[in-house]
Amino acid sequence: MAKASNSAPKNIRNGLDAETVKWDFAETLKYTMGVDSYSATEHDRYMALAYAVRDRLINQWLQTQRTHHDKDVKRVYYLSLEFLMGRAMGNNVINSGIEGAVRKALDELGYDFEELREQEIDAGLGNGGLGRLAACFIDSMATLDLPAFGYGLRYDYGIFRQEIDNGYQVEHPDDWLRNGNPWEIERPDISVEVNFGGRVVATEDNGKINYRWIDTDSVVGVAYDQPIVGYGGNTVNTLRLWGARANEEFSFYDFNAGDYAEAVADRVQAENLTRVLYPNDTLYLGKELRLKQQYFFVACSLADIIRRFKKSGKKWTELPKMAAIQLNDTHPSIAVAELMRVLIDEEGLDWDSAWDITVNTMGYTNHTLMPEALEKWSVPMFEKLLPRHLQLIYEINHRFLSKVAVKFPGDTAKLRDMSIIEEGEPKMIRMAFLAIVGSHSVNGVAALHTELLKARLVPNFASMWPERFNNKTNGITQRRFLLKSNPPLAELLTETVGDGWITQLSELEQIRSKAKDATFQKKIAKVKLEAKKRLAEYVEKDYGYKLDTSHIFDIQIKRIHEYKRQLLNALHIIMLYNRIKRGDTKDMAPRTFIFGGKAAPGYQMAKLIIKLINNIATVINNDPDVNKYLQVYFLGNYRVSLAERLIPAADVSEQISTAGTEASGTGNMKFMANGALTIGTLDGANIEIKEEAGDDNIFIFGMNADEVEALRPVYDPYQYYLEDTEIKEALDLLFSGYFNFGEPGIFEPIRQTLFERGDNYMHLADLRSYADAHDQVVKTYNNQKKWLEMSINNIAGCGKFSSDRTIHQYAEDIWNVKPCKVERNTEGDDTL
Ligand code: HBZ
Repeated sequence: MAKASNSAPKNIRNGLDAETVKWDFAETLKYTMGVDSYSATEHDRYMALAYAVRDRLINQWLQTQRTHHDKDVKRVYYLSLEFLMGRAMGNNVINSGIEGAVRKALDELGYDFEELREQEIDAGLGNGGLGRLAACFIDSMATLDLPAFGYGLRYDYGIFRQEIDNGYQVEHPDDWLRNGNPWEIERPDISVEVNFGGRVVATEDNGKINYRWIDTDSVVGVAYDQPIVGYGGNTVNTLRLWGARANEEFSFYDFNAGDYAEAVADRVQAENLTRVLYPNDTLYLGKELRLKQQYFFVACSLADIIRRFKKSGKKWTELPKMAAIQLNDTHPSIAVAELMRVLIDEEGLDWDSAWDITVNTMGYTNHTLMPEALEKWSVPMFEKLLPRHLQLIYEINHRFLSKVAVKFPGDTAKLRDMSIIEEGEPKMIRMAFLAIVGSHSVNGVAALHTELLKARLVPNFASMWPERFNNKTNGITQRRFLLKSNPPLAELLTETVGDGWITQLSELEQIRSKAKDATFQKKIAKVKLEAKKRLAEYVEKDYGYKLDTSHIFDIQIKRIHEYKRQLLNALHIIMLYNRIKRGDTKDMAPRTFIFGGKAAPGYQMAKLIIKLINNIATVINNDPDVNKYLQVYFLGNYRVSLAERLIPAADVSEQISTAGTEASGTGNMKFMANGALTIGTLDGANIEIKEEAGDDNIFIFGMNADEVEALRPVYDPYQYYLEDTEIKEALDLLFSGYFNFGEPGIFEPIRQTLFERGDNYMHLADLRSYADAHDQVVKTYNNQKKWLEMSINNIAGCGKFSSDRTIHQYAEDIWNVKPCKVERNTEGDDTL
């Protein structure tokens, strides 16, 4: 290890040059990690580097908070039970502008940045698209200089680690904090006491009834903050995650009574609240612990928001002018009742004022149309945990239904259908309805999704409040999914159009004029091949599979779900297998199909689909007649950092959900920006991707959402089986047990789903059209000029799908929050 210089420059930990980074790194290694260059492990060095990088963010972090405070700006509060952040190192050094200094420093010390950063464990505090969207959004908010906080939970265990054993998914706990988290700062002084259970008593005071919530149990929320650096490094916002701690006073009685062990056990119980992220994405389970998590999260976040607001000394009616609270799906929707409780019970406001403030502060984003994903809490469970909130929800509902009665006189069916409380045994609270009633804005996440939300999911609400509904098509951050994850492409684009695209993605439109330019095409082909080689190297090292980079890389990565139709992809692969076995290989371009994704642990069909893909892969990859044309890999433990390796290497992006089921999709956008061509249905944001890339630059197949609905009542999957020989042969092979390997009958549930339970996601109706679209893919690929032209047109058209555009629209249309420039603070404020 080369020696860092001997005298520390002033403000050593603020310095943005290689020399000060070196200094800080060496100091941290010694004084924080307690090692020297001989005893330090790779992990010690990663930690030292992470602390050194974090140090460089602190000045602007403090400066940002000071500026927002001094300028008394309106802030956005993005409430999400999930933030699927992935790794922080690369993003932080790039956005803060110190990548060059960091590389140089490590280089001079004889270490490799690429190797050190591999030590970082992904922060997997989310399931899929919804959680990753929240992560992209906070990156964009900081980059757009919007005063914003992300609020979430600090789960000790994130999304489970997936291993594949004999083709089956096995779940392991994701102990992501085991080596500590250098990016967070624990703030024990920022804590909130949260109550559960107990009962409500009403007292009268001068004719006014006051409600007190008493005899509760309580848990304390402690803040853990992470800096969120905007590109350019000036605005550094905060992601504040709450961890549960037992109340100090908690079990005081037991302690004194001498039941020490019992009291400590109770503390553990309290701290279990934020132990684990629920791993379900599209299936709602009415678990009590989950409701507790939701309320704990909301109570902590609102208390924090209110504390900040109260410091300003403003009148309560000013709250909507100072705070915009966005609810990421219904998971934080108890916020509507909690804000009412605080305003009325604690701050003494009257109902109407409190309601105005609440509605004008809240916005709600819907992410799904799937009925099984909609949250409904049972009234008895809710009453046990949150009795005061239940009263408030009943009152909100009562007042709301009297408005419905005015709008639709005499229509009792409407009252029943729109009620926040669903009748039945037990009664249920419809959280989406509570969120809609309690917000001034309700948005869907792609144009089609918003239309279907209005027309199918909540038509009565859409006709009652048409002005409340709006669309905000999702986006992704190009800083992570292009600049950071695909450096050769990023360089090529910068060399071609300048680096403006890093913050204005639509600048890439300029490359459209080069779509047919042979020289540019060659460069695009070269960076794609490089990315495929980088992936192949990694896959060989980490999985032991040898990918053939001369193959088309056709990739489907996302949660495993029937509606996303990994099974459609698998059935088509069996069709290709049969073709090759028959010798029907004319014009066939060699293809490698790559899958990645986790199944919810209780979702048997999704898990079986993983097993099927793995068994098909085993047959195909081991058959020398076949594997020169076709290979299949399922890469275990799909996560953000793996996505960053896969996406740049993709030739083909699989976006094949049944039309009308995928709200938006965001992986589709990441692939597009990296020059992959989409094979997809007219679902979610695919429709907008087609518009932006150009109709000729995408492979669309299958039914659209209207056709799906029209066919549904008369759909007979068996007919498609009988009428198409190739489909029949593929299914016959599958159900003959050919892919079973000594596990007879394992795929029987798949047969039943398709033929006996009506093939809910209409795989068979779309399979022919899908196979034909794939033939078109191959034909096009064989014409490289054409392929590269299409690929370039996709990159050129990806501008709309930057989360910067999405966030700009939220800020203008929903939040009314303005950017606030933060000055560069080079000196720091080192006075104590
Ligand atoms: O949100 C996804 C949608 O399926 C996808 O189409 C969209 O692009 C994305 C961002 O808007 N939804 C989810 O990822 N949903 C969840 O992960 C989820 C998590 C916990 C739940 C329910 C859903 O309780």
